[in-house]
Amino acid sequence: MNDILILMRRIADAFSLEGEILEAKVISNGHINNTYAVTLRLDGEDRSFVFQRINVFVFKKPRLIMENIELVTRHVEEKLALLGRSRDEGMHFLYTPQGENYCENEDGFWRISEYVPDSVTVNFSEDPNVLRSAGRAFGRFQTMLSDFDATKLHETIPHFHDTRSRIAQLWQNVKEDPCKRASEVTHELERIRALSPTAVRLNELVDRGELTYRVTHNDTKINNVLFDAITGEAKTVIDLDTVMPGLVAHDFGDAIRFGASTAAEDEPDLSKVSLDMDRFRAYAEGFIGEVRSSLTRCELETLALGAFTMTLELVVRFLDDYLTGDQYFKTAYPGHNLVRARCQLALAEDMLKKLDAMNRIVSEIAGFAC
Ligand code: GN1
Ligand code: MG
Repeated sequence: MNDILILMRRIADAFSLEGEILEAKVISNGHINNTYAVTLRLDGEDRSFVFQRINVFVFKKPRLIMENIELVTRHVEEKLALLGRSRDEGMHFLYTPQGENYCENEDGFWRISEYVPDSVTVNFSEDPNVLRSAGRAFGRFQTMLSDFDATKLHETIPHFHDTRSRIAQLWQNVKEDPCKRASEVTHELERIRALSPTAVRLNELVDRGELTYRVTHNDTKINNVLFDAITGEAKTVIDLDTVMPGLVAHDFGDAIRFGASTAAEDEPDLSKVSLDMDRFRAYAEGFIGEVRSSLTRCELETLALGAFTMTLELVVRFLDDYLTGDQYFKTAYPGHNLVRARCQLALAEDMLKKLDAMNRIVSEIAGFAC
């Protein structure tokens, strides 16, 4: 048995999950946790699970994530039951004999969920229909949580999408410059300084009470949607680790940042990076179609700004990680975080040019004049 299989066996044992492990494949979608697709033979039947080790450098109190997920999924399931629909097709975590939905030992902090049958994830798609379907899924998720009491949730990463504090943190690290890398990024820092006033507008609207926090997903990349392998429609959203109070503009914006870009998040050739307006429109149609009646006018009016804001926030976060020695995001090669930051900066600049056009599309779909 190879090392991964031996490790998976130990984790399966902690959950009293019997059966012979046939296969364990690394899933390399995320930048934070370690994820494996594991197939076991149980009573003559092959069954698939997702084993995941939580990154405790990022999630300092992983038990609190699992508490949040439990509360949120229970709320969604209760609502679905009221609507006459049975079990959500989302992730269901296994329990240990001690009744916990995680195990914590010398191998780390682990959880196991059942693999959702016939589901696939998508990292990149040029098809606007895929975006529309993802928009509907995140919109439905938002609507399901619209009556969820936010005070019940732990803030698992404080100030997660507090763009202003992310920018302040970056300037602090530029000053300290622990890895002596700041001199390599003077152009990027100059651009961040110039773009910051626009990126903190959402913060200012919150300060003035014009926008309020709701319970949001906070990590709405398209690869956090499970699609039906047969119909291609979005089944459900996954990765509920960062469900916390946030702005609707953050959820809308992060999905656009990732899903409506013409390039991957870490494309080194910046001439390939721009915002695809067809995919923007498609996502907006899907998302707004689900949430329109529950959003305020100000929330609708700031969706497009959310796309720019989340993109600039990622410039800041990737650059900050680069300056402080690449400790937060997983990297595939030296300088990966810098490549990501530059790519996101090119996208943010393009989004700013297209902000009016994005706003017009939102107002057309939502039915108000801008
Ligand atoms: C991280 O691991 P993943 O890819 O789901 C990050 C998000 C970033 C994203 C950038 C907890 O998410 O906030 O937007 O990378 N998650 C956390 O791709 O920091
Ligand atoms: Mg995630």
